[in-house]
Amino acid sequence: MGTVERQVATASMTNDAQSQVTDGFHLVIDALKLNGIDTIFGLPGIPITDFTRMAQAAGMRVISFRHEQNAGNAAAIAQQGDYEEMDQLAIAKPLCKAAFRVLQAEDIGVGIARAIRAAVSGRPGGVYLDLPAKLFAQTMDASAASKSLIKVVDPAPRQIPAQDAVQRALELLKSAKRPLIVLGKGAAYAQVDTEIKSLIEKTGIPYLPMSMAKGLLPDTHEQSAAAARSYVLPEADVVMLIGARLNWLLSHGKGKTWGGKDHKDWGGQKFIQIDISAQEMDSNVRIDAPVVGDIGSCVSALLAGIGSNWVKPPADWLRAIAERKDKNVAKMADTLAKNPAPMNFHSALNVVRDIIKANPDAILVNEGANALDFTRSIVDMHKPRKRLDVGTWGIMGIGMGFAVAAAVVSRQPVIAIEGDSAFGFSGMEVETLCRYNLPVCVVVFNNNGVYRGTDVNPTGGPDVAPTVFVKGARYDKLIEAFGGVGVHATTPAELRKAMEEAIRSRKPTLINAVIDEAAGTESGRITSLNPKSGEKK
Ligand code: TZD
Repeated sequence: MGTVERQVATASMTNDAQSQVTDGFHLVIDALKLNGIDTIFGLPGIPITDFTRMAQAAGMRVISFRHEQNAGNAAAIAQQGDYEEMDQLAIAKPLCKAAFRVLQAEDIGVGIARAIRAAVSGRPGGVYLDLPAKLFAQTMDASAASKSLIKVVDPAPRQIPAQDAVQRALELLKSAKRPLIVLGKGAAYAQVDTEIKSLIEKTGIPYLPMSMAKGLLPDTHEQSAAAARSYVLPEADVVMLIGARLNWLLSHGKGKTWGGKDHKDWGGQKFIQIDISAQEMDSNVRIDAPVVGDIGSCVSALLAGIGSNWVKPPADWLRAIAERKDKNVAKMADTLAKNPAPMNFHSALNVVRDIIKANPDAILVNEGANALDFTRSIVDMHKPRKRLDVGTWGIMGIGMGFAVAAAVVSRQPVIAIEGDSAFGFSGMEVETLCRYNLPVCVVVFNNNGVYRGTDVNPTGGPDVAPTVFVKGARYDKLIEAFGGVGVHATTPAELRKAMEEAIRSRKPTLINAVIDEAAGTESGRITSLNPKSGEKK
């Protein structure tokens, strides 16, 4: 049906005195509700101010932010969203997994169904749905409208792996002398924790959790090789990746990290890769045994193939890993126990580590450079999907958006460990934390700047160095302006007391944790990615 015909049909329907009329506003709300979406993260304003009012009136949670970017970050972890005007479709297209525009009220149902399916099926990703202002005021016969809505059936369908691919993977795994499993965030997203645990424990293979797979098995699990990472990566002969990509976070599967001679040299490992996207295979090195399918189906198929008489990895491999682990853990324990003044990352994170251990259901949000890298390696996670961080792209500014959404959706306490620079990208949202009275404890690791606070302007001019902030800034005062709890902590004991109190009270809290301005390193753990000047004088 063409646009004109459709408008005529709608008009004639609305002329019927008996028929009820609805409009674009309500259709969008109904389509979202029909699909179980109960929370919107956004920012009201033309043309969606009334929409936000109506959505709230219709029983949805409408969480308003101070900046759309932060609403977007919130929606990113909850897979729900809402946006503004301009030709945003064109802007969003290259950045999103899919982008659609709905022009007619009767297409709202299709548009929302398509957006939901595109977002959650296959490899999940953000989807942009463009709803122009004029759509909201369009009217429609209420009964035709309700028939136009679609409840998505099986939005993320299973993708069963081929049996021969599973067989190939098992044979390769069986041949390994020094096998290793790497768990990525795909493994955590799949929500098949029992099957993954059973695969790890039945095979007895040591594993490494990537950042957001931490806690999928408790980080204290005896098969975790995280504390011996730099030993197992170059030494392993067969590596099975489960929902983990061989991207820069894993040095692209080659180079010195993997025992290669230089940064492009292959270390000689064979790879089994389990991923929902076939395109992921061979993206950086050869994948000897690709297994394409959803993680749940793939892991179940592997478990079935393993049977009951699987031979555990050679004892000398396990012993060598255990020795490295013990040594590194003991060394780290010494470092954590020190009590320098001012605090450094280690002495502050020793506290965070204990707090997370005592509150394993709390959600840990994390961004920064040193603040990110040290937290990832020091703070053990005990339950799946409790750690949210900057992820693959390392985008600063996710902090408060993630924290708001994590608190709203899970209703668990949230702890956000933030570098002072990272916090600045979304810091205004502390007002949002206070407005909704969310149980979020923000800890700003304040070392006076980006990475550290010690740079000086080499010209001797009046400006400070580009990486340096106002020294001794009191971020805790920010939240006090909105009625939240602000704490200035200069020792681990003060930090511990403030964090315990924040968890207990569930009040929005910001702790300004003073960290030695010389404690960080340039770019945290990825100093080597900085281009070096070739200038010679
Ligand atoms: N802008 C955005 C949106 N993302 C980025 N990753 C950067 C800039 C560059 N960047 C990093 O990669 S980490 C970081 C920036 C600005 C902040 C590091 O300082 P911090 O953390 O205070 O947050 P530490 O603990 O002092 O290192």
